[in-house]
Amino acid sequence: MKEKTLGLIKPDAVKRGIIGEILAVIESERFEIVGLKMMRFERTEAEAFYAEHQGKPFFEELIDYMTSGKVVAFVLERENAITRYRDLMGTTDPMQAQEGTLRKLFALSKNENSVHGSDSSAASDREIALIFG
Ligand code: IDP
Ligand code: MG
Repeated sequence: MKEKTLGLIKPDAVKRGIIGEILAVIESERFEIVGLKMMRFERTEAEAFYAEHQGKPFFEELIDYMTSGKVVAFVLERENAITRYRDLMGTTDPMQAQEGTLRKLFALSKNENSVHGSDSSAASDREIALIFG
């Protein structure tokens, strides 16, 4: 069954001018982009988006980073889009990420790791509603 997932190009990547490069990899891997916008998170919006991480040691650093510049949000559609896009992104820490993954190719650090992808269908529904209404 076709599935939707929510992706973000995070501020480190927008600032470095690699939006096109990242979207080109995603399209070349045969994901269909069915929604796309540039936006900037307000602090309260970023805190809501990452509510599951509230209280963790990296939370403040994460919110500072995610509100430090614009992001590009997109919705991908494909069979098994959620897992497939997580696989294309690679691990949270780019030092651990496999060759060819977006984070191996583009990420700067475990925090500034260039891309986000929903990790479940509940998360995908919630994140698409938060960002695309
Ligand atoms: P994910 O983005 O791979 O799903 P999560 O564990 O959901 O990873 O963490 C959300 C985001 O928080 C990460 O993408 C990264 O930007 C940041 N983050 C996670 N763990 C750490 C950490 O240990 N140090 C710094 N930043 C972190
Ligand atoms: Mg996550």
